[in-house]
Amino acid sequence: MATIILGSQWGDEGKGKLTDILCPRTQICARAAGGHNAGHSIVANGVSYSFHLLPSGLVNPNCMNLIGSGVVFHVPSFFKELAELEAKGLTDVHNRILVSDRCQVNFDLHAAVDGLEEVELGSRKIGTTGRGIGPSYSTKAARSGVRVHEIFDEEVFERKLRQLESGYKKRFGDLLKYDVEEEIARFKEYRPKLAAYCTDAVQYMKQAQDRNYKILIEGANALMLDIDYGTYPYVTSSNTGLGGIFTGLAINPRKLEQVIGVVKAYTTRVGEGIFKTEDTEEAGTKLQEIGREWGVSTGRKRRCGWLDLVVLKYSTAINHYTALNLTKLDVLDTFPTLKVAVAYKDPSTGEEVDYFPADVGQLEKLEVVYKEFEGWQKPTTAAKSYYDLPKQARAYVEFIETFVGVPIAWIGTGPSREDMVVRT
Ligand code: 2SA
Ligand code: GDP
Ligand code: MG
Repeated sequence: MATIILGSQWGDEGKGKLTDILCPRTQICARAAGGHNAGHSIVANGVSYSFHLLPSGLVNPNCMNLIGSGVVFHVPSFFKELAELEAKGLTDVHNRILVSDRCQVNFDLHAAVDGLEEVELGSRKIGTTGRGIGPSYSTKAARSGVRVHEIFDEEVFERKLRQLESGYKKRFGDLLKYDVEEEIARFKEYRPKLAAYCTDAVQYMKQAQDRNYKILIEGANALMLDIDYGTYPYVTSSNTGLGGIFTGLAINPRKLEQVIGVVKAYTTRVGEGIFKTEDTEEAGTKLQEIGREWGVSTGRKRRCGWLDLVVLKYSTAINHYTALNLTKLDVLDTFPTLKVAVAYKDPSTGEEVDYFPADVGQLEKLEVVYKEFEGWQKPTTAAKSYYDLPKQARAYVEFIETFVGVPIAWIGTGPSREDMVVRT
């Protein structure tokens, strides 16, 4: 049976923490899409771990981990992250990680192109992580990409990589600072080391599902960054929603147990793009500071604002969450009042809009309709059960689940594993 964990907003909702908490009940933890642009932090037994490309299930000693076929795979990051985890005391990580041989290879060439494309866009830049994610998915769609299994055919590998480089050289000329021969030489070293980790992930997942293994799928990025459903073009280049899980992992839909949406109790966004409930004044700064809102991969400051329930309803319509994990409730502990977006309004007609429109230009013109809540102004971190939470906090939680129509089954009250109220 499979459980899927998905980001419901613009990312950094706390997917890694929930993945780590649910891992002891699963045999395989898998990533389906994205690349080393993800940044998932886990605090377990006082140690803090950062994951970018690897699944967070590696923290749990009994869990196998799989990088699924929809992931764009950056080989240097793979080895670097494994070494970092080892240095933190996770000694057997090498035996518990497999990579689909159908993954696209994300080269340093893609990162160089990512940077140049951002410069080309100028003031319209996306604000990417600079990890080459967009160019990797572009070469995949253009059918000129290199897949992991091709790394092991030296002749094919070198021909295809040189071809990719010469194509980009035609486009960017000397602006492209990239030495293809150096990358080819690096892969001569990676090739023998990498073989042990590569697998046919279709066979692997089939066997796991035939044996009724428990599989936990860790979504990367979030629905509002989805290439089809996010705030295009200010999105990442993968399907970060439910669809991407199926294409990336060959999951049997009849064996799907839960789709958990992770929702931050407020909203953050890294990079450019529309963010209707952003607060650029005191409240936003306070959320940023208390919530420690910095990017895990790039260290960039995250933009902050209020919870947007129009976004969450839209996200639910696409991902069909069976339960929600509301996270970082504790960050709101000191606010005397809280705001939540419940609709948008056309200021010229006064007409309310209760859905998230496709046209971001149209959305720009709409105002936000907020509902205000009384703050609880008490710490929530020590809460062991739902009724330990202040009544104003419970009112906040219950309003959200009623509005969206999905139960909130977990409530995060701090970064550690223990700081999670489970509602039964
Ligand atoms: P990209 O690099 O092509 O995927 O960037 C496209 C947009 O997607 C956003 N994006 C993210 N947003 C939030 N968190 C992400 N992961 C890291 C983290 C980010 C970091 O967990 O903190 O360290 O800065 C992530 N990855 C991509 C990105 O900001 C662009 O808006
Ligand atoms: P992800 O990308 O969705 O896995 O989220 P990130 O790890 O990028 O960002 C979430 C941050 O919030 C991490 O630093 C977590 O340790 C932290 N975090 C997760 N849940 C909670 C919570 O309930 N309260 C607080 N204060 N921090 C949390
Ligand atoms: Mg993150």
